[in-house]
Amino acid sequence: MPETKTRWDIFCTVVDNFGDIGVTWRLARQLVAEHDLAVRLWVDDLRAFERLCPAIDIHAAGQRQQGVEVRQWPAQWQPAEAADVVIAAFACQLPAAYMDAMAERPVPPLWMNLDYLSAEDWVIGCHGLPSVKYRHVQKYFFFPGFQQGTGGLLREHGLLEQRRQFQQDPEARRAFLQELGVDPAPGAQLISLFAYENTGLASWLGAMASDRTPTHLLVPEGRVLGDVERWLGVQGLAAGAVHVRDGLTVQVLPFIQQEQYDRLLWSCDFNAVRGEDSFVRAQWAARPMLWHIYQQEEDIHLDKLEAFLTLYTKGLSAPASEAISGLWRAWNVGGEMADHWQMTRKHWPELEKHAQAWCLEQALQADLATALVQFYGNWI
Ligand code: TRH
Repeated sequence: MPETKTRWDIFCTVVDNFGDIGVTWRLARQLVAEHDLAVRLWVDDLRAFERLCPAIDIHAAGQRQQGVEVRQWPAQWQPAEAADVVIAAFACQLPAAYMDAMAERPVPPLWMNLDYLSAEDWVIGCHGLPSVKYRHVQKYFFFPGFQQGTGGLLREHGLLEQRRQFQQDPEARRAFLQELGVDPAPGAQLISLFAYENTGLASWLGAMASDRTPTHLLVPEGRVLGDVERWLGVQGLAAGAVHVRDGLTVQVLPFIQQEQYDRLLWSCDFNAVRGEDSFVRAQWAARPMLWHIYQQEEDIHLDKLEAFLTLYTKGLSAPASEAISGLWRAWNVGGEMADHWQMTRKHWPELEKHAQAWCLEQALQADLATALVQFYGNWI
C-alpha cells in the first residue's frame, strides 16, 4: 500500500557532544509516536548516535529504529526524494542535490531551520519568520524557547505524569537505582553531575565533602571526569568506580539511554546538567538544578545564561534568587563554588518548590513537536 502519511525529513550533523543527535532523535521519535508521521532522520555520525541508541548499526545506510527511518547522511550524497516537511537542525547545510529535489517537487516542502535553544527576548520576534530562499523554496526560522511566542520545548505526551508517579513511588526509585548499582546511604542527598570540564568543580566537591548532610554524587562517564580524578587524586575513573571522601561518595555511571537518564534526573535531589537537551530534561524533573551552558566565542553564552536566569528566578525571593544565580554564574566561569553552594543549601525548600512551579509553568506551552506540526498545519 502506498505511504499516505505526511513525510518529514530531519537533517542532523553532529558538531560535537550529544546535543544535536539527542534533540533530533527525541524529536523524530515523538513525531512518529504522537503525530503518526513518516520520519526519516539523516545523521552524519552514527557512532555518536550509537551512544544514545545502542541498537544502531553504524554500517547500515538505512535502518528503522523505534519507528524512525534512520539514514546515514553520506559524504557522497545519493539522490533522494524530498519530503513534505524538511527540518535542518541547528543550521546544518543540506546537500545541494537534496535542495534541488525540494525545488523540483510539484508542491515545495515546508523547510525549517530548528535553532538552538535560547531564553533571549529576541527569539520571540524571530520565531516563525521567513529566512533565506533556495530557488522558490522558502526557509523559516523555528526557535524553541521558554516564553509564549516561541516554539516551546521538547516534551513527550504524558512525560510529567510519568515523572510525578515515579517520584511518588520510593520503591520505583530504589529499584531503578539498584539497576544502576546505586545504593545511597539513608539520608544522603543524591546529585547527578553531567558537565563539561570545569575548574570550579574542586571547590564544589570540597564543599559537598564537608557538608553535614552526606552526598552521593553520580557522574555519567564523560568530559568532567578529568576534574573529578584530579580532585580525588586517582586516575582512570570508569563506570562502576566508587570513591568516598568524608561526607561525599562519588560514583561513576555508564552513559545510559535517554529514558534511563530521565529517570536518573527524576531520582536525584539536584541535577547538574549541560548543553541543551539535558538542561530541558532537568526542568521536567522539577528538581533544583545547575546548568553548564555550552561555551561560545566571545562569551556570548554568558548573555544566554543571564537571559535564562532572568526568566527562571522570577517568583523567587531575593536571597534565594541571588543564591542560585550566584551558583550558576560561578559554575559557568569555573569559579569558586563553596560559598555559593552553602547559600543555595540555605534556600533549599524554596528552590525545590520553585523547580516544581517552573516545570508546571513551562508545561503550559505547547511542546515543540506539536508546535512544529501546528506550524505545518497553518502553512499548508
Ligand atoms: O552533549 P551536550 O553538551 O550537547 C551540546 C549542546 O546541545 C550544545 O548546545 C550544542 O551546541 C553542542 O552539543 C553541539 O549536552 P546535551 O544537549 O544535554 O546533550 C546530551 C544528550 O545526551 C541528551 O540528549 C541527554 C543524553 N544523555 C544520555 O542519553 N545518557 C546519559 O547518560 C547522559 C549523561 C546524557
